[in-house]
Amino acid sequence: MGRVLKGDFNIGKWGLVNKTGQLAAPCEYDQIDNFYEGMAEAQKNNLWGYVDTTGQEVISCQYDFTDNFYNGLAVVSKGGQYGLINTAGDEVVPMGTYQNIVYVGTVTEGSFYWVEQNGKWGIIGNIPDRDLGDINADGKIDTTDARLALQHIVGKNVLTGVALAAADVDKSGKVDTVDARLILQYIVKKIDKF
Ligand SMILES: [Ca+2]
Ligand SMILES: [Ca+2]
Repeated sequence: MGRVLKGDFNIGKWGLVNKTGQLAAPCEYDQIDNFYEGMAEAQKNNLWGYVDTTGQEVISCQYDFTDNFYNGLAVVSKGGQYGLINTAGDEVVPMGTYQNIVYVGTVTEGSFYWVEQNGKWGIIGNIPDRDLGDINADGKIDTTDARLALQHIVGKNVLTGVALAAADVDKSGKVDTVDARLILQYIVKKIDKF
């Protein structure tokens, strides 16, 4: 997936083209950022949302501020309020819980964030607990998870922390094609647990 700028550079609009050069997302965005975990921030009419690698605007442009997805979660802000959303756009940490959220990074067990509440700062992390196979923590195991596992295996969108742990469905200590195959078998209901 590549990004294209159409028209005059200063007033140009961004879209996405796939490998064969076909337009996957229309050139209607002011900006499109790089892909993280299969999602790219996209800005339209000064508001930010996300497009996926097929070019679909999966989370509509509604936020004043967005950040990259890490371990299936992203910091977003609207009207001066901050929240954390998953790749389905659900507010895992509802808007308004904190006055600010800053992604700190990943340690071995998961993602951590600095948060501000009533003028005081604290740290939250390891949210949400995710089930084996549910790599993006959206509550279901589907082709998105299989794709994330495969992208990790080929070295694209490398998983870390709890997402990595969720991808290691056979608990072998590494995420490889065995895990990807098991996730696919789960999706097609050949197996019903890992
Ligand atoms: Ca999932
Ligand atoms: Ca494994």
